Amino acid sequence: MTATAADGFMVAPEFERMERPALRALQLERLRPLLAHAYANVTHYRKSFDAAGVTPDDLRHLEDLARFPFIVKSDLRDNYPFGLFAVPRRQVIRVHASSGTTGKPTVVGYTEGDLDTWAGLMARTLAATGVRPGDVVHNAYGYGLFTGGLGFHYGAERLKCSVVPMSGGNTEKQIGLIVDFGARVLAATPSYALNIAEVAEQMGVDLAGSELRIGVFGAEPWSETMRAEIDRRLGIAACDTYGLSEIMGPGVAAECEHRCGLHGWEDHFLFEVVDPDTLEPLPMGEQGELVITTLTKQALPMVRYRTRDITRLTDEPCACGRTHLRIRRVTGRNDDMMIIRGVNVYPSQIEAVLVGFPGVAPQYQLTLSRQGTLDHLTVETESLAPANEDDRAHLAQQLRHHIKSLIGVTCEVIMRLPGELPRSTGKAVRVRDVRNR
Ligand code: DLL
Repeated sequence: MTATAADGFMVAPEFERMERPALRALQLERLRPLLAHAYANVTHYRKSFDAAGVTPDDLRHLEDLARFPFIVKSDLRDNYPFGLFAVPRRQVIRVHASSGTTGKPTVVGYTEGDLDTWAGLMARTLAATGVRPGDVVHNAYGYGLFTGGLGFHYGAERLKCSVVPMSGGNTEKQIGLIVDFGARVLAATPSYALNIAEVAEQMGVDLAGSELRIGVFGAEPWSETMRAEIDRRLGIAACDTYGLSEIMGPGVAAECEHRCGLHGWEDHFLFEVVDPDTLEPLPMGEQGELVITTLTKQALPMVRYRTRDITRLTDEPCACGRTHLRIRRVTGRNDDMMIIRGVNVYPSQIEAVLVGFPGVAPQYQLTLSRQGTLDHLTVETESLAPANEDDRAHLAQQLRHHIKSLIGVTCEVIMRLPGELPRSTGKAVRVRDVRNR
């Protein structure tokens, strides 16, 4: 098959449509030197491989990777800032960092070659979602240590789009520029995209009638109901993209225009799903924790990085013709899971019930507190219209029943007035945990 700009395969068609046996062979061919590079140049890997009794030579088949130890976020922190770099510091021409909630940030680094790979994967990500050369890409991901802004920036330039490097915040100005510059693509977190939609409506600007067609969203969990809400209010097709700083940033996996799971770019990453308790690899299709190994990273090779993200893999064929397996929408992280009176629940499950509920705005915040020995969940949301206190209490009661019957979790619902909850300009903070206060 030939690659044409029309079908979105203009970046790396030979890899995106590779037959799976050839793709697996390529992975093995890349994994061997990657393990050798990590073992030879990073003290942490030398020690952890030695402790597990494996050397890079023990990898004969891809399945042998299961014998190698995992690496976790605290290993990055323990080696702060540059202890896991596998190349001399002078070859690291870019660093990014993610702040995390406790302690030191995790620092990640890129060689010139890594940046080139990343830009290519971001171009591929954008093309998969329907972005085309010449499109105006309004980039509202934060620029700076966060990988979102610069990741999308270089990818859009690589695809030969016109990038508007907005970053987050200053929402009214953003809306003016989206309209004036004729942006066809909005790159942002889904929560910020919703904020943009809301502010545009308040300003009387009809973004659904503008040139905007595609949303390239990610960096936080979001539900299908949120997707439908954003599609409708912005008049776009919102696509999900996934990634994390430790692996590369955005550009690890992306939905194609069929929007049925995110193709993981398997020529650069190897994906496993493991049982979070036993850490045993799970068969295709089962839900568990996503573990990623980088196949081509030079500065910061990651061998079996435990992402904490909960998802499933599928190798069912996709209508787009890409052969790379798909990651199902990431519902949440291990560490975001709340256990309310024995019921496991992720914030995105509450979101799925709340968004689109009649009379309720798609804004919410969850608070976890302790009542006696039990965990207590409070859902704060807003009424769509400025209703009086009795009406809001009634609405809250209805929503509470709905959450109980659909997810099985008992919670308190507080219905605030429109505009009372904080709005996101980047990653939304959905859960406040005050149990240890
Ligand atoms: O959020 C990279 C990124 C930027 C991805 C822009 C997509 C778009 P970190 O700040 O290191 O990197 O956060 C990574 O965010 O482990 C997930 O828990 C979460 N996450 C990222 N994308 C998604 C998504 C960037 N599409 C962490 N759905 C990851 C759900 C996501 N969660």
